[in-house]
Amino acid sequence: MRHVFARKNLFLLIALLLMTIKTYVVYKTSFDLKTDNILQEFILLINPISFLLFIFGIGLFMKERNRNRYIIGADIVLTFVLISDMVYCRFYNDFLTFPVLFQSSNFKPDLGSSIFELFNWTDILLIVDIIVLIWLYKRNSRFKTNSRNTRKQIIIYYLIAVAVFFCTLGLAETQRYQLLTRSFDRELLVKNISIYNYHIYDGLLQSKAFTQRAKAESNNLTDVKKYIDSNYKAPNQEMKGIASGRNVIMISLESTQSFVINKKLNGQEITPFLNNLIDKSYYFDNFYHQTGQGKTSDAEFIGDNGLYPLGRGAVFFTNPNNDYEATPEILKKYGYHSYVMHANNKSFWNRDLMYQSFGYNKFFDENSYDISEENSIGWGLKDKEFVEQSVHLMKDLPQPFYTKMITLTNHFPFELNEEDKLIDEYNSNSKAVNRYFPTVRYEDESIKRLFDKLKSEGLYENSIIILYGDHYGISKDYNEALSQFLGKEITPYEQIQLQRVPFIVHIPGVTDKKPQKISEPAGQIDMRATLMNLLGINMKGQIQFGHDLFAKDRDPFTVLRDGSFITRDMIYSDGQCYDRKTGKTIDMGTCTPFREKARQELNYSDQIIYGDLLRFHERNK
Ligand code: GP9
Ligand code: MN
Repeated sequence: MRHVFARKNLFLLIALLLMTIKTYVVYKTSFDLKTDNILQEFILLINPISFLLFIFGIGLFMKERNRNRYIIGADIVLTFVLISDMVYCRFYNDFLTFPVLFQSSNFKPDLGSSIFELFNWTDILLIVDIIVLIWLYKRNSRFKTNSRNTRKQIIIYYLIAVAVFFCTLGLAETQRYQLLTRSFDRELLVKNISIYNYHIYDGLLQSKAFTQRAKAESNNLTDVKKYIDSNYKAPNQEMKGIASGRNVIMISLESTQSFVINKKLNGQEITPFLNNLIDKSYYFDNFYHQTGQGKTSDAEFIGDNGLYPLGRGAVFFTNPNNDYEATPEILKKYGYHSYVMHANNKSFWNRDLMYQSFGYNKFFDENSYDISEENSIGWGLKDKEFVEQSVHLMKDLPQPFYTKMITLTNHFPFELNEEDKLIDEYNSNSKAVNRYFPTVRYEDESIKRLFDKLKSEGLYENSIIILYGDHYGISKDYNEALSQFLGKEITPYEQIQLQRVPFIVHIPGVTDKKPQKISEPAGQIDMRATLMNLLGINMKGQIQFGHDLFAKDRDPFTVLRDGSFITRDMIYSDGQCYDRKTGKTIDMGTCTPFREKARQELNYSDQIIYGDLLRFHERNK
């Protein structure tokens, strides 16, 4: 039977083979997709097969002559998709997304005049297989019969297609854990699930966002606004504007948790520079990250909007086309230009698109940096190189600027060259935990270099420098090794305390004279309101959930993305209520009213994002 099936569907199989090869050739020649090992290369080769089986398989319901004509048609459409991606990629070094197609902003690809220049004569080769198919079809009467496939054959065919799909996905997951939920890099998706499935995936995300948006109405915003207004706390008036007009340098410290601050390993400080800086800054030692699956990008989202990220997926990926009132947009009214500096692929976390929505003037991505094998490790450019080259870029920016610098070296799996190891590794049964300490130490040294550079380039005095840890670096999986370092058991209460990340606000000439350590609970959501008050910007009426951390009558209430929360006296997590100071379990009744409030706050934030509610917001111009 198999034999009969193959003969009857020979045309389909030839088309499948040619299209698979063609896609692979485009991957290698036009998309320049690099792989690290032979398995990844194999995935690259086979990744389009399941999709092609599905698409060509639709023809199985037709008679052979129609089926083969349909296959030629499908081939032409898919080739068109490939060529569009190829041309777009040549210009933008990225893959097409639906948001890009629907975008009406000034970033819309200005391809018009240059589109023909983007074609190479070799592109003609992309239609060779179509010509071959047409020729085969025309010349051979055996491809024009009226034969049909039986139901059973079609069912078996589709079962095979499903099996191939899951096998490919399974293989891809071995290379990229949680590929579809966690790693939202377009390049990675294309590498693992194929360019075609990537478009489908992207289309699904888009249509989901589209229906949720369509259902939302302006009175949804009224409820949210009421909640925000009733929770508003007047910012601290004495501190208002103490950094007004200064450049803002916001530094995202990759995977940096508070437990390393002021701690020693084998008698050596892990973060000597930060420890010293803290004594000349405003330092918050009970400051929590509030990120979800979007990790670094979630922290950025919170910081720039004062909204919570989503409980599932990365908002950078799910809602890049929303109307936001992000920090760059607000600061623009005060004469600021806004930038992001991060030496990675611009499409990682969909940053390039999201930054446009936030109103950034420019994203200095990996293309703005000199990156070589020697100056890179792990995820890319080493932090020390990154800060040096960044200050170089900063020198030429119009002032005042708001620039966000995103560090990278202290990223799992915490790799470092021998010569960069300033302290020894830790000694536990977990290699990752052991390596974490030297990479944090290296990051600390890089920040020191950044400050030195800012000083020598004359950018230091007139700036406000803010540093925050983006999210945890050591996950629960490593609790055994970590508890060895901490010298205590990691209870569910301690697990929440481990979500603390450093938050440091340094204002030269101000905080060095009068530093402060603030121990009231706070979170990333408060960063924006705090910064804005220091810059003298009034945020009353703004849709955001954070508060000025210096506000006189602030009632600390920090909600983590999983619904856990921290108040002045208690911590709630996973159905348990704890005394914040002692960590002892206390009566649930104490936590109950706040549980509802935490749920409501997250829910309002989600509504804003899913319903794109800020488009209904009257801006205070
Ligand atoms: C990638 C970097 C790391 O560009 O920001 O992302 P993460 O994995 O930490 O979210
Ligand atoms: Mn990160």
